[in-house]
Amino acid sequence: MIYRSILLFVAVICLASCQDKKEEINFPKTDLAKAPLIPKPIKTISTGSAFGLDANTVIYTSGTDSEFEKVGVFLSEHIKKKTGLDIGVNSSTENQSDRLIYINQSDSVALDNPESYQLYIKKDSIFLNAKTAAGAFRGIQTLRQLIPETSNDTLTDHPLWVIPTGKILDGPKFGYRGSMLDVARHFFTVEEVKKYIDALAYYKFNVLHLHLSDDQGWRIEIKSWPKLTEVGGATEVGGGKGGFYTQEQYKDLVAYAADRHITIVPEIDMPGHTNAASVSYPFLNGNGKEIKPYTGTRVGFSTFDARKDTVYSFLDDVIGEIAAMTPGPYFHIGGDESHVTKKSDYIHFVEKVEKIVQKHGKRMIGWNEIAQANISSNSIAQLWNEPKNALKAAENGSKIIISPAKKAYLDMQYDSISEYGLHWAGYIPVDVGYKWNPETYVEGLPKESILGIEAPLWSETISNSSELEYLAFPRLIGYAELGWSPSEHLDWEGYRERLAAQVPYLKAMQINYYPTKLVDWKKD
Ligand code: TNX
Repeated sequence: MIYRSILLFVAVICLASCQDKKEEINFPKTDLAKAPLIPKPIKTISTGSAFGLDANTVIYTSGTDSEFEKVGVFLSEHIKKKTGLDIGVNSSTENQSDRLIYINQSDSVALDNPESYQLYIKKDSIFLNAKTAAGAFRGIQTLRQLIPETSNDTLTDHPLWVIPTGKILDGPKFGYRGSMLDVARHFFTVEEVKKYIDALAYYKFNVLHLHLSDDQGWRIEIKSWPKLTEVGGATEVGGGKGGFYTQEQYKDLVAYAADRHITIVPEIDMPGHTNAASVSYPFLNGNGKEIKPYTGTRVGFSTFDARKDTVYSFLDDVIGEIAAMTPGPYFHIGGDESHVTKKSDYIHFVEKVEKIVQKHGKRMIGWNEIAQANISSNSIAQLWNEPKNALKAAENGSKIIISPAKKAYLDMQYDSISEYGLHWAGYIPVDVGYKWNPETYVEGLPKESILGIEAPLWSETISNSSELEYLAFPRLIGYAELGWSPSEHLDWEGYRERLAAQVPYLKAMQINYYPTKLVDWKKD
């Protein structure tokens, strides 16, 4: 800590003394407020000059929290990927450093949210203030977005990446900003999920919900019930070979997400959507029919037996093992479309499973149907199709996650000729996905009841990263903004221009996207 302060002191002094010797660079006039940032920050003030990111730039971080140093290293690695520059983090600077990026832990009262940050960009320094490492991490995403794709090689004798100067004060609208990936209908590998997480991080999402089980497949190793993956993991929609995550792989995903300040929410969908589990262990089945593997796309035909004690001891093991590997506060129990579960059994089931989830130290989330049961106010309902259930849950004190199928389902087709996806909830062109307000979507739902927003991506029609990305991008980028930015600052015309400017990022990351004609995509 003291060592770090001395280093910083030396760096600042050196910076100050080097100024005299340094040639003045004649930067072209810049306008920070015109930068195509997504999500749009709360407040941006331009000062018209520029910070020239170059090989002589150094990064320092507060010594008060080692997580801040990790944020600095993340920034340095991403600067390297984008520009090729090798920028040290908290390294002593024998050689002269011209410019400083300082990631600072601050207790400023203006930082009213753990994810808030302030970015002060001057000619020779960038100061990023945040209360927590999560806030600093969100702030460096803004900085990444401000670094141009190409350097300016004519301003001085070496390449500079020109960053506009000014001030950004920013923080999120919602504490929960997520997307869901259905890895059950089709399996997605650890590498594919990590690629999705990278994009989520860039646009300041903080939750990835993994739909880990459904009729067509069980995707997470449970040591006490090995057939779940041996049998239930071997199928997927269309008859492919399926797959599953070992516990080590799941923990690796959780850690990868945590490094990006993203929480994994695991979902085991029940009592319906459970054919794969019941094929593995037929005693679980409650629909009275002979059970066999299912690789079609119908829903609502399977159920656990809600009146059997052994079903609950099975669930105690499953939830216990997953909860133990999941540092985040949530466990999602699904609860949707249990069409062959008697209503009284359904209610009994949800209330019993809620207790098991709580016993393992987690907060229960379920799709909006769970509001039919007498759930505790600590549990969370995820609105997808029935506002009345969301209202009921909110009246009982529960928080609500807003994921209306008609607006936020990434698996809805864009239009009648776009590839992949379904359209049971309608088509969702890119503008329709953007032009709605999650705070007012459910009439009568108080803002304070809204935990946040989530965009689910169901995978009946997609089976690899390229198809996944075709549905997710560019709509996912709009949901990032709806989750973060104050709604009164948002308008489609401004957004579509900033969206067009995302092409270099999407190309650099090799992210496929649907090139809707509604946007004048940036050509390079
Ligand atoms: C409804 S939304 C489902 C999923 C399907 C999806 C397809 C929800 C909670 N259940 O089982 O995959 O529609 O769009």
